[in-house]
Amino acid sequence: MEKNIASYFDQFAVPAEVVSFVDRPIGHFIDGVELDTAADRIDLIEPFTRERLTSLASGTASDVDLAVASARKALVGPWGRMPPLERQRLILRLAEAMEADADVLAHLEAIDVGKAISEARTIDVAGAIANLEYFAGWTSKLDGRTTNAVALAGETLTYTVKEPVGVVAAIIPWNFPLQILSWKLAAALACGCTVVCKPSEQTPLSAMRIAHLAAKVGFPPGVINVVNGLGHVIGQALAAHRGIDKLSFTGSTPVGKAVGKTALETMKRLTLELGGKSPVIVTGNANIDNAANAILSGIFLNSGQVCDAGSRVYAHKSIHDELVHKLRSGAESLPIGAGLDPASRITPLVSSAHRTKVLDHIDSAHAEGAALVTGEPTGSDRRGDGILRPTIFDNCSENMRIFREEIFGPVLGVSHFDTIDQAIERANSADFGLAAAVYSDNVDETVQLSRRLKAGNIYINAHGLLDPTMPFGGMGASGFGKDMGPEQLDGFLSTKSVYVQVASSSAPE
Ligand code: TXE
Repeated sequence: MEKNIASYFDQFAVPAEVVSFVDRPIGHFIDGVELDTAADRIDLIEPFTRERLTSLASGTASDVDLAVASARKALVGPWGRMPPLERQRLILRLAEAMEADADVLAHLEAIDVGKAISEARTIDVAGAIANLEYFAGWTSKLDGRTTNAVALAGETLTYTVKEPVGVVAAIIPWNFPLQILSWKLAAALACGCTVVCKPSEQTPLSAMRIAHLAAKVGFPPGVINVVNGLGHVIGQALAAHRGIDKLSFTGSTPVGKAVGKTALETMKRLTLELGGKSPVIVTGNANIDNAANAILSGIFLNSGQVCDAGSRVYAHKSIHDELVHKLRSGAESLPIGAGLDPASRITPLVSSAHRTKVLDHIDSAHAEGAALVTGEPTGSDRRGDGILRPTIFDNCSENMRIFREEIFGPVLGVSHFDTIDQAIERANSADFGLAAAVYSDNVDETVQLSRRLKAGNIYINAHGLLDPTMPFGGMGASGFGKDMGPEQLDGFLSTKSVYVQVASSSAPE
């Protein structure tokens, strides 16, 4: 292990179990075991020290073939034959194992993504466990319907049957590797599907840990597979594979479009959860303290690397100055530091390449005339580490990149409006439609705004709330299909309609 990483781990007393899990080459998890035959390797870089943590197998299409074959075998074999209540118990056992392993999982997320460990514990790990617990219950409740046919002659029996869609490919991004994996895994397993997961090549650790935990608690080999490697190799091979029945993808809009086109060649079922540029409307009737706090957590959670981050604020002119003042003091008081430091809120971005991309957005906001309220100035006067200060610009408009493009970093744009109609028109002007937030203490206003905003998730007087019972997904360039909620189940089930023509029931002569 590199020197700076070792002393970083020592400083924050990283448990030995975590060190032994990461301090080795990472392979794939296929057919119930970790295997690693890859000659090609990818360096995993720890975001705070920016040193090499370990190496990851850079898989090939033949690794995908192996994983898909194993998933298919499990689907028609032990997993497919398992009574739903037994499946439910196994999913709950995995949730219990994750609970017991919560400290390790939180460390893995903080080390892999660079995120704040306090958030990793309360959001990523706790959220992932809750998803498994919720969907475990659905396993035993996936019934079809018996219908009373209304247009058929004679006596008939008409009913529907719900069947698992088959082998699922789950392509996962780097910002919430464990939580987003759990969104896809929990519902797929509940529906009786088997899964081939492809984590981001930047953040594979928690998916590998989950695969090991699942094997330990008794999941049959092949139910959960993880294939590691580059997106355009492994992700592409999964999208094109004839043995995959459903593709569930979370990531950027351009890659989502490409993956979707490939998946349609083989008529896969498809869910695409893509980027966002979520608007936030603060009316003259808002509680400004509450709004400022929620806006700050809505944009600076995970250092802004959140798909539904509220990144465009429209403030009514009557409260605009007060709100900006509060946003500024709140942003400046956020503790900045290493992901493993329990006090940190703002931590390094996932990679130097991503940080450069975010800085480019900041530079363009300066160049396009947005007014810096706090955060990163232009040019060389910047922190020398992997962290970006929470940055807020005022006087933003829709012709600036900061109000049009997903930045995926700790950068907030603010503007003001005169009338609600103007605010809605501007909020709805983006191609994206993942989330939107409204701050107002006037109930009528909140209901009206929630109806008129174009977004899959609407937050009132809050931002970024998530619950396993609530479907999450977007509109427009933010994709289609849902993660979580009972609505997600349909994405992993096929419905078969069965018609039985019943012979006449009159007694034979
Ligand atoms: O995403 P990608 P990246 C946005 C965000 C970020 C940008 C790039 O704006 O700055 O996307 O992030 C796999 N075929 N979001 O590069 O490339 C890849 O290996 C099949 C929003 O990480 O979309 C990874 O597992 N798969 C988002 C996953 O797709 C491919 C979260 C996502 O990678 C592939 C993350 C290909 N050709 C980034 N290329 C959100 N909505 O939460 C890559 N992949």
